[in-house]
Amino acid sequence: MYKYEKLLQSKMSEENFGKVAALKNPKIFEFIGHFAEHCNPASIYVCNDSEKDVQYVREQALAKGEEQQLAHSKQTIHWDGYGDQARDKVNTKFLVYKENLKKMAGLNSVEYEEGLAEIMQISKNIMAGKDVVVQFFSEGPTESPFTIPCIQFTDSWYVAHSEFILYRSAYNHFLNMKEEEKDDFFRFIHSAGELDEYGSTVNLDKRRIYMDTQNNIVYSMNNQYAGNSIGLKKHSMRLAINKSGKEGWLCEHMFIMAAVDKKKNRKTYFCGAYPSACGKTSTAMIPGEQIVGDDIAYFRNLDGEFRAVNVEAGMFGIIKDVNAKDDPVIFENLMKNQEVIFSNVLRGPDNKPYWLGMGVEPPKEGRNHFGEWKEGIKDAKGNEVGVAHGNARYTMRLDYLDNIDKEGFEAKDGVKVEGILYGGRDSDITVPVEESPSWRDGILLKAATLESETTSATLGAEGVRKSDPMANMDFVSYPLGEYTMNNIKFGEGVKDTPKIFSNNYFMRGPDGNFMTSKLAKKVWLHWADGRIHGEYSAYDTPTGKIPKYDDLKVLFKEHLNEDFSKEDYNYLFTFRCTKWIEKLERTKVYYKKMDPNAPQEIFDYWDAAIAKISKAKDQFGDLILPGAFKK
Ligand code: SPV
Ligand code: MN
Repeated sequence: MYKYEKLLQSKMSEENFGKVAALKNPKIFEFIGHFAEHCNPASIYVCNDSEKDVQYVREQALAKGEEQQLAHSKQTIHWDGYGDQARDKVNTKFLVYKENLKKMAGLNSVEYEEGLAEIMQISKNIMAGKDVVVQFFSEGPTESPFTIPCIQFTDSWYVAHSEFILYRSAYNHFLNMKEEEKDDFFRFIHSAGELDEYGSTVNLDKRRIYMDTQNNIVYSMNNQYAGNSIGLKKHSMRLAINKSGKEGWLCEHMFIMAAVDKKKNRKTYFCGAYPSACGKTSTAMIPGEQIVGDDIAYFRNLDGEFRAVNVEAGMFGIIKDVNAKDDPVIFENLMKNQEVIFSNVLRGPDNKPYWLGMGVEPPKEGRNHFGEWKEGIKDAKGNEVGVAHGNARYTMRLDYLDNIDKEGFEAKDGVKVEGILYGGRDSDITVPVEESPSWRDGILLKAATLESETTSATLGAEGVRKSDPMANMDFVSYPLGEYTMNNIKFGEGVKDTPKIFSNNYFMRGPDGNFMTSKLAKKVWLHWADGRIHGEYSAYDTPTGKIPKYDDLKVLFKEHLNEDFSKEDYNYLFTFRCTKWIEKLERTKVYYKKMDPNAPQEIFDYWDAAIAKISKAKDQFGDLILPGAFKK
């Protein structure tokens, strides 16, 4: 007899109890039982991998009013509360044992006992009267060297529905677990908390996301926005980063894609890290290329090879500016009658979804994240409410896309990565594409120095420039210096270390406008692809290697049928010494703040880079035209 057996029997149908019992895992009884007792739901539904259970979850999300059906019968819409439209960074904290608090000082932490007491108090009886659901998933492909099994326990059927779209079901994996693996899974407990008549969370002041990386469990209370609520997404990512740090692999905030060269009959795998809303998904979705994943990648050294898998099976993508011209592949998919959850967009009187930058005239009224909406309506603070939120999203299976690289997506051993891209949002410093001379240089100069202007994907002010090493700072769950060194070690430890490139799609010209069209990223990607295959020569800069005009001219014509001018080239690829030195100084300050114990060798490296740039400035001037710099 397992602990909590009686309690679970009283809250589950015989069939559902049978699903739990079949797993013969006391740790699962303990997890589900503990929260069944503490959060006190009325009933618990347990999902296995069957289509029947997926369908049940879909139906419940509609029946409970958490989603509404749209004109296309397979599409639904969901609204998070008006104050729950992005990740809550302030109330997302690590539960840290006393002895580790000092080490974790740069990360948002709370002392273990204190934090646990708070979250347990908040979650006491939080599910009273609600029907809840338990699901089993795998991060990464099932039965692979990458697999991390996970359990989600939630009272949100929208969350459960989203997870079925976004992750690989793995009840069978749990069923087949070896005895010694039976405690080795991630645990997620979530409650949307008390809801108002629209199904929105009421007690946002009690919104907390507390992560226990020591015991691989995340508590998420009083929220619905997927970045706050979905265990398998960013909560799991923080647990995985911590685990990977101990085990010698990496979990990165990256897409995985294949650059396709039809003429040469060649496919080259790239991964890319860009902070939220800096072009990550749209790079992974460049027309003519193939996508493996758009948000989270695990890297492992398998037999000396740098291999990557997509942790997820779907996309939770920003919908703003998805339109027929700029994002044709996704736009077409959102227009089809296939399963999509739209969140925080407008439902028009025609029962169709509308969003910002859709390229379609929206109706003047409807229902959105604010409530009943009319053009010009203002919120309590007097701010005009738009058609949809800037961080409104779509949730969709990845295999709907014609451009999915099925082979790479399904590969149990992942794909072999040959190039890594790091891209920020920066209007006046870095060039559109630059190759790093080595892996180590790439991590310290391209990855660690990433900066971006804040966007609507996080709460707080927009438009502020922020450091975001590896575009992973919202998720790094152990000291930054150690994490940076682990990145260096991992890449140096494989046979064919990938080349690292930086990207910047957001350079503005003297008139303040963006210098390149949104599709120019295709050109930068194919230049990088060519470099990997030894096809182009390059100019040196103090930080790496940049393309030559003649090569880009051909690439622009070939891929976009655009005439790329020498004038634009010179502006875009000018090396800006003072601005680069300032950027490195900001990076140093950021690292000191985030991790006062970060290894000195990192700072020494940046000081040497600054000295090199200063010398170049003395020799060639503050603004160095492409080709002018000589080592
Ligand atoms: C991101 O913001 O990086 C996302 C969406 O991918 S969220 O689920 O909010 O993390
Ligand atoms: Mn992300």
